[in-house]
Amino acid sequence: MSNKPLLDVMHGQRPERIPVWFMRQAGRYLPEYREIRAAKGDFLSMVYDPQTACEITMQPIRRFGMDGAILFSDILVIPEALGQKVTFEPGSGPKLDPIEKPMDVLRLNFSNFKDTLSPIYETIHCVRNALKTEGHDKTTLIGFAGGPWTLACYMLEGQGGKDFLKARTYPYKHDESFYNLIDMLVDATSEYLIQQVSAGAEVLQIFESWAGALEAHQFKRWVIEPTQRIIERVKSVHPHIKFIGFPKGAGYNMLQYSHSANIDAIAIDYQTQTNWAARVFQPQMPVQGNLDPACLLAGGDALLLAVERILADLGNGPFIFNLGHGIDKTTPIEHVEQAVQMIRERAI
Ligand code: 1CP
Repeated sequence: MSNKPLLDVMHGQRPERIPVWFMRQAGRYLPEYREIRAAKGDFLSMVYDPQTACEITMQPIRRFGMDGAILFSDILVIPEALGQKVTFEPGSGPKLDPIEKPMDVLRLNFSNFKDTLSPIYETIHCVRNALKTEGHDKTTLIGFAGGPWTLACYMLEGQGGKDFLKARTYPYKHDESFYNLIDMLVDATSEYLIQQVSAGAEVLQIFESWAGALEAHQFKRWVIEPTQRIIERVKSVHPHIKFIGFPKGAGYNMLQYSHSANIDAIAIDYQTQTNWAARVFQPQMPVQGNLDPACLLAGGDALLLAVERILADLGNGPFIFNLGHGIDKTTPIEHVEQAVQMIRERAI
């Protein structure tokens, strides 16, 4: 036993209480985040400044005593470290110089990879230290990366989107080039996650946010197989590290993902039925999720009911309470406090 509820669940042990953290818990719904953001201006310069990124990672831990501290960074540091231009304009999300053709894939390279990402490893050192010195010794530090398919979506589209038609079309037209892109992302992500664990990350999460865009065969090829390879590579260096996979929107494909992607726990989106997840996944692995961020935003009786229902369905097996996607920036802080308190009061 580590005495850290989240880490204990990931290692198949019965924790002293149900662990809780929220995706995007460090972010714009917190006034202390908005203050730093206004002072620093640029999002990526906050990510690459270890003191600032450490401070932002700690903010929700200090406020709510979350069981998981998620590293403050972004999935798009990997495309940037491979030489693709990435910018974050306030209010409009990320923008990248999109990949249009196989030649553009060939231009990606590792020459600045290590230097670009090294401040992030320093942030991890800083957070482990802060957790200890500030007395949050039950909080687990979670490192993360985007899944290769999700990264490829942004790299090909140049921004977020709804149906990712450009990204979905590319592998049908340029199979070899797309394979090479994914292969490079597998190499980059494996190295990045290995260094995160060496720096002090205790659990890793893979955000496959656009898993839901893919047809089933493509899902196997571009989500399951690359994830398998990343996890195998990281575990060959750090055999004890545990992975949470979050194949958002994957629906029925979650079944194959849970069996074949080498993950240790599955994060479910808010569309997933909790009693089904309990029956299908919990006998094999811990489940994380899945409060609807809209319900957290709304608060009131709807929130109390939803938290109760999730705890009733999933709280008897290995479970980490979370949202079914990232917290919305207009969420009132009192709703987060109320939800965390309810989960804390639940006897195990
Ligand atoms: O202040 C701001 O304007 C920046 C907002 C912001 C924040 C706080 C972005 C831009 N990224 C982040 C941090 C972040 N992103 C974290 C760490 C903090 C935490 O979780 O508490 C993590 C884990 C991410 C991961 C991330 N970035 C994902 C996967 C999770 C998901 O939401 O599906 C994705 C898709 C991104 C891309 C991205 N970065 C930022 C935005 C607004 C987006 C989404 C753009 C889109 O909708 O397509």
